[in-house]
Amino acid sequence: MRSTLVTVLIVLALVGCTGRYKPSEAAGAGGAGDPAAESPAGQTGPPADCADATGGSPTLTISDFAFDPTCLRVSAGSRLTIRNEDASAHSFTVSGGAIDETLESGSTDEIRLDALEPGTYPFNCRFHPPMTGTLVVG
Ligand SMILES: [Cu+2]
Repeated sequence: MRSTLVTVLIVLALVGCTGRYKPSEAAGAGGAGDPAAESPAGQTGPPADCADATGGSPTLTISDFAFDPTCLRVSAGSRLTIRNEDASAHSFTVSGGAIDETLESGSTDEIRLDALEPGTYPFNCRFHPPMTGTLVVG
């Protein structure tokens, strides 16, 4: 019994080190995670180096299986332009499911952010869970 648990932990550790960017494994994961689980208690604020787009037109680029910037500050009610420069489809999925937009390869989408109250929202790509970022509204 105890050795089984140890084996599972070792397997999990190995997957954690080597399992990044594997679409075949990621496809079945599904669902945005619990927002509370992604931020340690007492650290609910946005990253200090968050790109500020509150004065202009917020734009997010997806390239090489990563969001750029990884943290974006926008005004409440604004529209977010997302460009997918990869040969793979990606999604912009806000934790909690308020926004879940699929972007085909090479496409550009404009997403209305009216549904988001001021706050900090972790987001990711539904197909590739290691692709994560933070959207700060307000
Ligand atoms: Cu993706």
